[in-house]
Amino acid sequence: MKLDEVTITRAILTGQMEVMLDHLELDVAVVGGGPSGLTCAALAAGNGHRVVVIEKKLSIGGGMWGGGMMFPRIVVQDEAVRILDRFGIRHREHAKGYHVASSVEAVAKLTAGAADAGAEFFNLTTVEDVMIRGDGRVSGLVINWTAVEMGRLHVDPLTIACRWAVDATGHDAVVAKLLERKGGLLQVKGEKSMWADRAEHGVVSHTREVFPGLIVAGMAANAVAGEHRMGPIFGGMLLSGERAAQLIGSPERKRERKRKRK
Ligand code: 48H
Repeated sequence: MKLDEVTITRAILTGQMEVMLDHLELDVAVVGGGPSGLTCAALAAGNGHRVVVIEKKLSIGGGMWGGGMMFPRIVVQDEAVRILDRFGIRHREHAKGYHVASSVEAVAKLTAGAADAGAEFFNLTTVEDVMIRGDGRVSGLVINWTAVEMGRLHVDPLTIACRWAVDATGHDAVVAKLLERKGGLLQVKGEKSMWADRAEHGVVSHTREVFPGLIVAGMAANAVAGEHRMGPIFGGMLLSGERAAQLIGSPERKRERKRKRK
């Protein structure tokens, strides 16, 4: 086979344009491709939603790659082991209730799980603003290439519409902070010092719709709630992503509720 560079270029450009045009109106826009965002994306896509993960960096995975202090291992407690199993992430019990897994395998398999369920990934893309319409609901996100932000270039952004936005941007709680900055629509209390037990239990209950159309998940949920941080234990991130997907629900269930109301 004789290879032609122009055809390769055309394949990349049309391939990506087709995906982007097909994903301008989403059910779920997950901002941040860390463990909570990936889990949410995989489960929401598995429920039949049209999902895109918008990730600022080149690589998906957020803070999970680095494990604890660059030792590429994560700890997951009993309660979340079923999520490791669901994605085929291998683990072994270190002490009763504490399971250890490879952080690299965990990111790779969560990412594959989300892709297999039909989620798309827009990486190297930064969410820089939100859209709120007359009904007072977040109706979309304002996006730009991360390189534009890094280069401090004056380039206007584009937009993507969504029924649900999930702020899974980690410690920075970027989307929630945007709402706080733009008219005090939300208060971000800021995360507290490390306390694994409290933070891990808190992160699931703090995963909620904090503003119409906006769900916070993972560390962003703790940052908004003024909860502690937990260090390199990741069960709470997986459970929080699962909770976010549960809050979004499934399109079938929504249709069913509508039918019953009629
Ligand atoms: C697009 C963005 C933007 C933006 C940021 O930090 P993450 O891994 O997030 P979580 O909450 O799923 O997991 C947190 C975990 O990794 C962690 O840090 C823990 C457990 N810490 C405990 C402790 O005590 O320290 O991922 C967030 C992702 C990153 O990949 C960012 O690049 C991305 O969000 N992101 N993407 N637009 N504006 N801002």
